[in-house]
Amino acid sequence: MVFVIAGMGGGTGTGAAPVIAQYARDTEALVVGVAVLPFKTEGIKRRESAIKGLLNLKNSCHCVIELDNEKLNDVTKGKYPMGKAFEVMDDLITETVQSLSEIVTEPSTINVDFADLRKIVETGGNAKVLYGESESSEPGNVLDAVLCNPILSPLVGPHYQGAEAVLLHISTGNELTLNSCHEVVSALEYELSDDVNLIWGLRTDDSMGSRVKVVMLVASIPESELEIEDVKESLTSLGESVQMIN
Ligand SMILES: Nc1nc2c(ncn2[C@@H]2O[C@H](COP(=O)(O)OP(=O)(O)OP(=O)(O)O)[C@@H](O)[C@H]2O)c(=O)[nH]1
Ligand SMILES: [Mg+2]
Repeated sequence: MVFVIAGMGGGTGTGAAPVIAQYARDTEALVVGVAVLPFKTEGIKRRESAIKGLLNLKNSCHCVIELDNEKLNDVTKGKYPMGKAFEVMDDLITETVQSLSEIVTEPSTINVDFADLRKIVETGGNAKVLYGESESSEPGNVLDAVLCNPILSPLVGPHYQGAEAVLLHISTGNELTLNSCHEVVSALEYELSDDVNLIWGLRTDDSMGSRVKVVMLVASIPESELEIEDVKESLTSLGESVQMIN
């Protein structure tokens, strides 16, 4: 499995990421792209070039996780120094890659293996990884941790309406009851397409006590195409007034 991660809008990442992804694909690897769009204030040209790069990356990868530095404004309220704000996004990308790797490399009670991950990733299209860990095994708290995480949610967006493929993994100690587990899974399934291909895994680990960790890879999300249209529209509305940094 190969992750191709690039900040888009400059020369190297925008140009090289799709080529590297295609090369990896040609070797039969499973290829997940992670593309970070630049801030709007970095200039309309850079944003346009980033979107073109993103579309190229989508053609070269099995699926692409789209992230946008612009959304860091919501998380940091604009008050972090630039370097620290970038780190928030970088940590999220690290956590995303680690979470997916752990699902398939660490043994589970209901096991999820690389072939399962491949099935979901190969469904293709737009993807997102949602994750969260709650201190308690109460379903409301678990769902809050995944869907209302104060950093993850604004950056990734909590919605995945109509998604057609999902890998859902739950790690828990000895306190999550069967009913609570069903409640969490049903709530997370709510937005998915009726004929979703859902693969789920469960790891029980007594050392987790009451804690519950959920990792969800959602692929083939139709809505994200609309988000690109939104970006295009916002580019148009930015017009000439934006200072060109490029
Ligand atoms: N979150 C985050 N975004 C970054 C980071 N570095 C760059 N970016 C974003 O990614 C975009 C592209 O980064 P560049 O450093 O210009 O990309 P490059 O591929 O090195 O481009 P050239 O230097 O022109 O070859 C920037 O406009 C930023 O918005 C980083 O460390 N973290
Ligand atoms: Mg550079």
